[in-house]
Amino acid sequence: MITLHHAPQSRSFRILWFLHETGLAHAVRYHSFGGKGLRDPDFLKISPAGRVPVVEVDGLTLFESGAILEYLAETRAPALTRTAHHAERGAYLEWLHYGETLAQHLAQLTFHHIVLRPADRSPVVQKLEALRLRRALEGLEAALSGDWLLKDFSAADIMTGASVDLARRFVPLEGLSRVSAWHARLIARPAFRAAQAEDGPAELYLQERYHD
Ligand SMILES: N[C@@H](CCC(=O)N[C@@H](CS)C(=O)NCC(=O)O)C(=O)O
Repeated sequence: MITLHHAPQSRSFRILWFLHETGLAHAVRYHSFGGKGLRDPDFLKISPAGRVPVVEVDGLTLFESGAILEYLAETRAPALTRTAHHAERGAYLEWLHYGETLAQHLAQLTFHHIVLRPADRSPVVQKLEALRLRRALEGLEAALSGDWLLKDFSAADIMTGASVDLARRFVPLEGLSRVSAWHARLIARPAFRAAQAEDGPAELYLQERYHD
């Protein structure tokens, strides 16, 4: 049994989605950004920065969503990874980790639209980070040529796709036709929908859009 420490609408959604793609038996331990749970000394023993996701598996506790996806795919879902010496190995690692290139802007945008008190929010940061996010999405647009990031669906689609699903709240996807079509394919997957149903009640992104 795999235990996922999860907070709704967070990077741990990537792991939840992967678990549904693979049908792996799992239990979800829900955490909230609101309370002090993520700073609890017991939680800090398994997550040094007090972040989600954390996964308990094979007698290990693993943090960092990218590392967790790599570990779970390599040990349990060979079709979703590209192992060493695979022709797509380099591209797989690049696009898997691109999810965090997007997520750094998403974190800033989340702070300056939602988390900070209105008086502390910066319109300059809002504008700059939306532009930087849009540039990163344009990079994705230029790279997409087929249905998925690689020839077939992989954990890279999950890692980066989950970030794009959040990015559309801050940046319109208009003009990014390949990203939009890829995003539509991702969210139509039964496993994506099943993960959404298990995500838990929204507590962070209460608006569909934070842009004009
Ligand atoms: N690079 C890490 C980032 C983890 C992270 O920052 N998670 C956020 C949720 S998306 C979190 O737990 N934030 C809680 C906090 O900052 O207190 C990963 O990909 O797992």
